[in-house]
Amino acid sequence: TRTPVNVTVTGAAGQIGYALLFRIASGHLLGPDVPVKLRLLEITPALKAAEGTAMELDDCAFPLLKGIDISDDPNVAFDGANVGLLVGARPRTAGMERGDLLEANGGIFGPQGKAINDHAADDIRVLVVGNPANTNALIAQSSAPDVPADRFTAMTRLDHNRAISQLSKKTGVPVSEIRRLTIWGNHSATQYPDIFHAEVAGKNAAETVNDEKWLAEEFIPTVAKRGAAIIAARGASSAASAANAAIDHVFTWTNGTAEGDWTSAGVVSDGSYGVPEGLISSFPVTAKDGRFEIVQGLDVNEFSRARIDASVAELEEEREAVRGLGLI
Ligand code: NAX
Repeated sequence: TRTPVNVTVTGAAGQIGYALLFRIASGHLLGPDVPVKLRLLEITPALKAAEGTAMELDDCAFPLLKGIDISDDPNVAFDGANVGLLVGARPRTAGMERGDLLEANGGIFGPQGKAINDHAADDIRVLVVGNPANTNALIAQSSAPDVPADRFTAMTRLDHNRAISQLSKKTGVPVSEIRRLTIWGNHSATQYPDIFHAEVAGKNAAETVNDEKWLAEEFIPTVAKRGAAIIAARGASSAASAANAAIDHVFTWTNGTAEGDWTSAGVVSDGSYGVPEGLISSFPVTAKDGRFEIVQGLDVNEFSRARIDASVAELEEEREAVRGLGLI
């Protein structure tokens, strides 16, 4: 029998946590043959709610779930962790400046990065979901100097999945026949969903659509502002779709991308496509043997270049801001 994989989930009592934990425990994160132990990290006032969720997990009698621990101490929750899903974050509240937001999140992701550095298993893989995800991931990564930098990633898979769905609606081609879509840059309103290299039913997506007005005025803003549209409709932010994307991200990372296809993830830049080294930016990536690799050699046209540059400039500003605050 296999040794269980330790999966640490922060913000476990939140709404994404509630949508995420049951799918991890039922085998969707790592595969149907991989036993898991859950380590739930919450702030002290939310521990009771996390215990309630743990009771429900017990009540599912999931065959793969080999244990649940709950803690408000990152050093305990990340002890021996193989996968870390960093969901809990400090949301922006009314009147909060960006500097305040970054500082508050630095107080969360700095100590969690250090706890990962000091206590996680050697094969630790981290996905940051909590916003601002790219820069929170950068803070955690910078606080974990002994962990290879490429183990820290930020989630743009939800944006990726949203873009596939919108492209499917436009072209009438099923999502299963859409490949090679890319989200570039920051998980924010500046992100750039790129269909110039994408394929719908084996044909180039941009040529098939052949509608630059739709691309610039409908597709890109619809994908980039989808989170706000969900809040307006549902009265709460995306939860099940975010949890689903987190599952997709880790499953792809550990099980690989299909031959000839790629996905999108926020990964540490090696300078590819002019993205400054060290930034955690979304790229087209393949996954193999448990590693993401940035897809090389794509032509970037003028339309794409301007949009990638704008989103990357925002990431650089965020990095400067957290540097200024001494968080990295
Ligand atoms: P909730 O407010 O429902 O849950 C957050 C949970 O985190 C709360 O239970 C809170 O007690 C906990 N928490 C806060 N500080 C913590 C800490 N230091 N350690 C451990 N737990 C802590 O938010 P939810 O809707 O679950 O969203 C979570 C995060 O995901 C937010 O930052 C949100 O902005 C972000 N999202 C990111 C997305 C992405 O694509 N990258 C999409 C969905 C979502 O908006």
